[in-house]
Amino acid sequence: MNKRQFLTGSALSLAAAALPSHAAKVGKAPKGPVLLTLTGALGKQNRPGFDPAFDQMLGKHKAQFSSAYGFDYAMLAALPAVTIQPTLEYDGKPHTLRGPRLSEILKAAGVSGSQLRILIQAIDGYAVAVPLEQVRQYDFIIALERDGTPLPLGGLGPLWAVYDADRIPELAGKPLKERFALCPWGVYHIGVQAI
Ligand SMILES: Nc1nc2c(c(=O)[nH]1)N[C@H]1C(S)=C(S)[C@@H](COP(=O)(O)O)O[C@H]1N2
Ligand SMILES: [Mo]
Repeated sequence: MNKRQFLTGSALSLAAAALPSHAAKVGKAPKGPVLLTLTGALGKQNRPGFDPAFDQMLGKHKAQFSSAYGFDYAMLAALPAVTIQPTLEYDGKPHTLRGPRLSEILKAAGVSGSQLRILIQAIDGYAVAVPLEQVRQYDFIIALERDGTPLPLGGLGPLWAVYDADRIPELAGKPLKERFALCPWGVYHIGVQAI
């Protein structure tokens, strides 16, 4: 074993000791600012649990968790991406949205099983809870881009939980204004809860 590997190994086990949870594997720490924090029933973690001192927005939104996994932009952009073209309610026109599937993000944090509820929470406090089954059925993505431009904070970004409503029969028949209630823009927290 060379020195570099040894240091990496001991740093990892120290990190593991500092993390509260049981069987969860330790993932790589993000290099950039975390844009999305997954919490709850995860199989992997890369940060400690809820910190009442510094998890200020999560605290205001009443999040409580012992397991968490943070993604920076590069980690999200490195996942396989899909492109969808829903007609948006904001201007009534089709737009190209691109980003990883929410199911891929959950997989990257070691989420497994099916009896799960997925809480999707935005910076303004808006939140929806959908069964994992529906995340798959609607094929939710976490859009990073609209028409080739990264989504801005202050608009719909930096992350938007969204789906291709035009291609979902039970939504495509509804007026545009009723299709996207399950689509928080400015998503920053996803809670995974056993049902
Ligand atoms: N972050 C956030 N996302 C949101 C909302 C919101 O208030 N905040 N409203 C939801 C609802 S109820 C609908 S119908 C659509 C459009 O609402 P908006 O005009 O507030 O974006 O976005 C959804 N996503
Ligand atoms: Mo709405």
